[in-house]
Amino acid sequence: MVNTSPFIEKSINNAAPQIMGILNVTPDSFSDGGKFSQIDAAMYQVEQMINDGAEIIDIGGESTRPGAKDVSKSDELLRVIPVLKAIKQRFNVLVSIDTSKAAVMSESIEHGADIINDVRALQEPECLTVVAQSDIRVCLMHMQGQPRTMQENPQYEHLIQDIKDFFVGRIQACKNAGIIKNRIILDPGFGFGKTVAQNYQLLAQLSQFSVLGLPLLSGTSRKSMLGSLLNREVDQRLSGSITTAILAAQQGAAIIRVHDVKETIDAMKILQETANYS
Ligand code: 7PJ
Repeated sequence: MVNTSPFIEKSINNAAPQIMGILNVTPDSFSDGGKFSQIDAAMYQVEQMINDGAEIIDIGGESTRPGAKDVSKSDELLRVIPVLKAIKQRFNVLVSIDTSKAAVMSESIEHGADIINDVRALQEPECLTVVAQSDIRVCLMHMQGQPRTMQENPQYEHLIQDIKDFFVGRIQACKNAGIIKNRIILDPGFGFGKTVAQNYQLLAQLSQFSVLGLPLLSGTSRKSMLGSLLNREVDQRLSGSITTAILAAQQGAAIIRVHDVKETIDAMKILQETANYS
């Protein structure tokens, strides 16, 4: 029996979203600069994020920033699995694994991962099968194209409807593979094959995805949609990141994926408190 209540309740009751703290373990991660590739440094950052209020830690071993190079399966496993094991030994926190490779999914599931977070929505070989053999949750993210080229010329007929259609197709593919609907989280994929304008349209209309009846994850933290509008470098995007987190939370996002946990939690507390009087 899959316990879906924490996610589902949040999307229905408009409770505070869960905060997912980002832990990059790629040497070329654009906003952490590979600083946390060592286990000790990673554990220090995880402890900090948990103390700050993160309920989920998202481990990413493949950089998906625009233009990033592919990572081999063995390199990704070497980056992700030791960190996953170390977190599970030390902390009682949900861990999500940001990967598109079936082998990484499979080993992560063996080592206690709670969520598979796939920017390619289980479209790579064997991914549906591997996840179907487990009972953990999966986040299906929308991306147009592939990271290396996705920002070259993103095109949609109707942005929101196209992404909804994609979700419906992937939910069906999951169902056919044996992954029941209440294991699924949806994410429109800010910055993944979208122009700046399209990213803001998505943010403005995020609540439209709630008709699909599944929890929504929103990830805008430090992204270039903020840098482009505000003309700020990556280390100067905190205000932008918090503002977009608030907009997503107000539209019912169940999970917000962020680098700056403490500051985002502060914003969420204010939203919650004012919601009590609205
Ligand atoms: C996302 C992600 C996102 C989900 C990345 C970055 C690029 N997973 N992994 N949603 N972004 N679910 O953090 O800027 O938006 S990597």
